[in-house]
Amino acid sequence: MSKRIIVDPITRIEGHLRVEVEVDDNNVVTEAYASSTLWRGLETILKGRDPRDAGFFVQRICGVCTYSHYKAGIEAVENALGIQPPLNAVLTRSLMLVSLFMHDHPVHFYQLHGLDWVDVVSALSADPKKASEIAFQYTDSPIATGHDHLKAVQERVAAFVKKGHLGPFANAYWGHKTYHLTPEQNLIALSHYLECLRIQRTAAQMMAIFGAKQPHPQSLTVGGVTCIMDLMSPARLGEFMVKYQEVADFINRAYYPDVVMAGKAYAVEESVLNDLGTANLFTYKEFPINANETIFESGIIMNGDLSQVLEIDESKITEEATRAWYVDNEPLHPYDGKQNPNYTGFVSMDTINDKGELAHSKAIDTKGKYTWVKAPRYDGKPMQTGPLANIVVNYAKGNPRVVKVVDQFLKETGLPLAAALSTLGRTACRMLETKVIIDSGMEAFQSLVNNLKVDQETCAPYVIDKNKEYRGRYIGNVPRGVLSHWVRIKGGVIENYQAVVPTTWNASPKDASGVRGPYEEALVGLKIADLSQPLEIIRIIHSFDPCLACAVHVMDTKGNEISSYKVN
Ligand code: NFE
Ligand code: MG
Repeated sequence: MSKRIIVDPITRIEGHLRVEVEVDDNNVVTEAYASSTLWRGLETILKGRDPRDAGFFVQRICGVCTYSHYKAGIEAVENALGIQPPLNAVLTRSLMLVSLFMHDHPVHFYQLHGLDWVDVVSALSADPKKASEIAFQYTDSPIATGHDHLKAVQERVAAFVKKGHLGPFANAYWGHKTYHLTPEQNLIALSHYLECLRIQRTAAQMMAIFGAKQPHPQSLTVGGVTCIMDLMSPARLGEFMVKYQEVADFINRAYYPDVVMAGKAYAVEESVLNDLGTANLFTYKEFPINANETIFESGIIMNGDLSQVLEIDESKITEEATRAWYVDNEPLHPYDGKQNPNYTGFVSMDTINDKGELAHSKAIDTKGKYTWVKAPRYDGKPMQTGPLANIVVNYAKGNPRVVKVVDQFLKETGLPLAAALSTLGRTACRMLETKVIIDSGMEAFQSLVNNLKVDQETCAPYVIDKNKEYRGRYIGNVPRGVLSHWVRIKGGVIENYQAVVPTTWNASPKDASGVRGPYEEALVGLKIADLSQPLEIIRIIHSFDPCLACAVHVMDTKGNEISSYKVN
C-alpha cells in the first residue's frame, strides 16, 4: 500500500511551499509533488506602465534576492531599447550583485539550511576545548576556536533550553539518525550560525554603499547608475573594500571549512548522495569584471553528460501550465506568456494521522492542477538551475577560476567529482560559487577604480519612440540560478512582461508529458528513515534554496480577490 507524506509548510524558505510524496512499503519515495500555495505577483501590474519604472515594480517580487529583479527589470528594458550602459555602470552593477551573493549564500547555509546538517542539541554536549582543537582540522585560521569563545556559545544556546524553549531552534528533528556531525563539530558550526547573523549585516552594507539602501537598493536607472557621488568618493570605495574583506574572511574561515567538514562527515549518508534530480543543467554568464570578461560562463548540460556543454538558444525557453493553476496550458515563449488564474484546489483524502487515527486531509489532486508555479521548459525539457548547475557547467567548460576551487575542494574532502551531482553537491556548490566570487570579485572593483580615473560616464542617453514597438530581455545568473525577464513595449508603455525565475525552474510541477520538475525528481527514490520525521525531504528541498515569492507573481491589477482558498 502506498502512503502519502505531506510537509506543509516547508519552513526556513521564502514564501509558501508544500511537498507531498508517496512512499512504498520500504519507505522509498515513488512519486513527489511540489506545490506553491501562495499566490501573489507583479507581472500583470506592469502592463500599461512606463518601461522606466519596470525595475522598481519587479524589485518587489522578492526581498531576499532583493537586487536580482531590479537589475533584471532595468536591463530587460535597456535590451529592448538598444541601450548599452557605460562600463562604470556595468561594473557597479556587477559589484552590487557580488554583494548580494556574499549576503545570500552564507545566510542560506547557516540560517536556512544549516540546521538540516547541524544538530544544535548535540552541540550542547560538546567539549569546547576539544572543539577548539578540531576546528584546526578544517582551516589554519578558524573563527570557531578558543575554549572560552565556544563555551560562551554553548552557554548562550543552553540558556534557551533551560527556559524550556529552544527559540529559533525549536521544532526540529534533533537527534535524527541522519545527522552525522560529532557534538564538537556541531558546536563549531553553531558558533558560525551566530556569527553569520552579524556578518550578514556587513554584506548588506556593501550593497547599500552603491545602492543607497538594502533591501531594495535604488541607484539603478535605465541607461546606467545614479551613485556617481559614491563612485567618485575614495572613502566610499575604501569602505566597500574593507567590508568586502571582512565578509570574504568569514567565507574563507567559516563557510568553506564548515562545508569541507560536512562534506566529509556526510559522505556516508545515502539520502544526500544519490539524488541529483533533473540532470539537465542550465546556467548563464554573470559578473562582468572588465569590458570583455565575466567570472562565470553560460552553458547547458543535458542528461548529466559533462563531456558536452551546449550553447543556450533562448528561443527554446517556454512556460506551460498543464498542472499549474492557470487557464492557458500550452507552452508559450515568455514574450507571449500569460497568467490567467484557474484555481482548482485540493482533493480530500482519508489519511492516518501521527497518532494512528483515521483522519481526513486535503491533498494534492494527483491527476489535476496542483501549484501556482508554472512549468518552464528548455526545448521541452525541465532544467535544474542554481549553484550546482553553474559550478558543474563551468567546471565542464574548463573555466580556470572554477576548476581551481573545485579541484582544491575535492582534494580536501576526498570526494569524487560525481558527488557534485547530489544534494550534498548542491550545498557544496553554493559555497564553491561564493568562494569563486570572492576570489575574483575584486577584479571588478579594480577595473572600476582604474576606469573612473579616465572616464566618469555613468549613464547612457536614450529616447523611447512612441511610434515604435520594442522587445527585449535580461538573462543572467542570480543566487538561485538563471533569471530572465522579457518585455514588450508598444506606444511607449509596457505591453507584456514576464519573469522566468530560478525557483520557477526548480520548483516546476510536472508538464503535459508527466515529466517532473527538479524538486520532485530529486525526491523520487529517496528512502526515509522515519516517516514521522521526514528530515531528509526538508534537507533535499532546502538544498535548492527555494524562494516561492520569486516563483509566483501574478495579481489582479485592481487588487480584487480573484479566488479564495484556505491554507492549513
Ligand atoms: Ni526570491 Fe530569486 C533568486 C530570483 S528566485 S530569491 O536568487 O530571481 O529563485
Ligand atoms: Mg513568471
